[in-house]
Amino acid sequence: MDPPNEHETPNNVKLRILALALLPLALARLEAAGSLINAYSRQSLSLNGKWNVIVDPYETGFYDYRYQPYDQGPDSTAAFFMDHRPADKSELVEYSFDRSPTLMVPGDWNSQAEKLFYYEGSVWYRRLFDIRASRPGNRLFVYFGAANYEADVYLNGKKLGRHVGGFTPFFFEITNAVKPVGNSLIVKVDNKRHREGVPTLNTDWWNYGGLTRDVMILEVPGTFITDYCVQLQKGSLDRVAGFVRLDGVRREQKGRVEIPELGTSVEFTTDSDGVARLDFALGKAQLWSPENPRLYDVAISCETDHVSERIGFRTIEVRGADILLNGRPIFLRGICLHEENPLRGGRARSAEDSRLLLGWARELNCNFLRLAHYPHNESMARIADEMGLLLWEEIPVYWTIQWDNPATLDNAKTQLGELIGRDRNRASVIFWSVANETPVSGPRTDFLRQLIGLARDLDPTRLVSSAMEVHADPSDARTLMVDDPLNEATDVTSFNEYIGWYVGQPDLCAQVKWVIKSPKPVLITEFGADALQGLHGDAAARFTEEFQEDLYRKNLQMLSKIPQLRGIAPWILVDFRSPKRTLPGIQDGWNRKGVIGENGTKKKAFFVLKQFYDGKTAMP
Ligand code: GCB
Repeated sequence: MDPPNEHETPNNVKLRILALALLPLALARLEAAGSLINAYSRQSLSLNGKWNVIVDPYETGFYDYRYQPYDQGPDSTAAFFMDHRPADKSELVEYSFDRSPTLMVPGDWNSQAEKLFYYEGSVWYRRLFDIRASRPGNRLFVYFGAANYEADVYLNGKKLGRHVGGFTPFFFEITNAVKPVGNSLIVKVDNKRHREGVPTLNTDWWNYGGLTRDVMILEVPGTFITDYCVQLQKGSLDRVAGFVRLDGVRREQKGRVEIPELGTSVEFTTDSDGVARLDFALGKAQLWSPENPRLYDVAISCETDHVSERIGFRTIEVRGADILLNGRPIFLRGICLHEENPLRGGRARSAEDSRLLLGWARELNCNFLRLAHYPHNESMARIADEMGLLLWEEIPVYWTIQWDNPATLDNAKTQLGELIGRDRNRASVIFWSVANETPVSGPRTDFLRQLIGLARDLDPTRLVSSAMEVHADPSDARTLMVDDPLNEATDVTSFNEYIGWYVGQPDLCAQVKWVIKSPKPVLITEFGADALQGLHGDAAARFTEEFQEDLYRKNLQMLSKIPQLRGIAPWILVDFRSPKRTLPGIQDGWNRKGVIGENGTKKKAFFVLKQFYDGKTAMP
């Protein structure tokens, strides 16, 4: 096995170890992805706020004039844009963080500075801070909610490492690298798109760059609870199965899981790897559901640490064509969502943003959201837990990924592992989705099967799927088939369809014949049409609200005839920015398929969908 590369984050290293070692035991696999779980409950110093920035399109701070990186090689751990090269050593001053402008963190740069609106490249961020651990022996970590897409992180002139992937958390230990006063944290964030990246070059969303989520310093005890899973065992309404993992020198400890409201208190003992397996009776709990999103305080303690959070308990399974929540069939009244606050502009970045977006979904009478097409911030799942909304979470394996490239697969696995590591205790999350609309081929199906396998290894309790495509029968354009071999590996038959928009007119819906041989539950993960909010006209006129409304009516009628239909998530709750959408006067850089416009006003289709969902709620 290769030694861990210094540029890898602890998360990456653990995932690589997982992939290479092919650990035989389910328990061992469960805990191997690693994470700094429940980071927000930790004692922390927020580094949110203004950071000084240097926009560096030629990466002058990273490469010398021979285009060699400064921070490669055995002795050089720093980049050029470092405070440890004080200006007074040279008369030439060509950069200065002190005199540079600032950007707010968390936040994308595109919506904060007009000249960065279309920018795809590197920006250096610097933040000065003082910190002292509150107890000797405690450990400090710098934690990033996400940085899109690559982040090179330096503290006091030393490189901490690099993280690749724009939507998942990462962290570095800084216990021995910080001083009480005058620390300089520098991050180069680069949002250039790459063919071999995840996502790749071509997406239908805005490539917001920057430190888009919270940054904080976390303080934990010398040996601390780094990861745990406290969830109902698959198929059981009263047994908890999971694990606790400690990190630090005192790995063998006695600990306890307590759920005071249930009178549950269970002891565990961690082994020499710091791992304890959990398997206990939950007690007389109310199960979590959209109608009753009951959460319980769960406290986990060991001799050196304790953490707590609110956790809901529910099961999710498939039986025949049914999706069973807590053993009972459920219809998923869904909608898709990008992580964007159109009212303010830019990436959604706060709990308030999550509440706004999820609140709109609730007004639509949804019980389900597809968080497209990448992991949204952690508050989304936490607030969905509170509000009783079920979630489909996805990684950005989108359209035409490099299926033959092992590094691309590793990248996708890392992002999936980091997402599952972050959200595996959220009752709201019922699906891990490994991809969206990927073209069928042998290498693609192998790639996605590996991701599905990883998701199942890391989390045997949730459903796993992908948004697939439909194809017309070559001999009859009105016969639509789902013939994707990936369907054998997924828990549901989930696919996108655009009848009436990209395929024919809405009237086609009445003539369509579906051939879905799979006995699994069918979930429509997208359908929709662009409409400019406030543009009215004939139902036959594209881009009017009336066209979109008509398309919704006809699609809903058509889809209702699929016997195995167990849920839909039309595309999409709110208009979102996309550089691909250029039609002047109509799109102007926005994908207009929202049932809510960029100004927050509901379009006519919103009410058609709500009526459909109201009818579903009335059903047993
Ligand atoms: C799709 C994609 C989604 C696009 C949407 C559209 O099939 O999955 O990302 O934004 O269609 O509007 O075309």
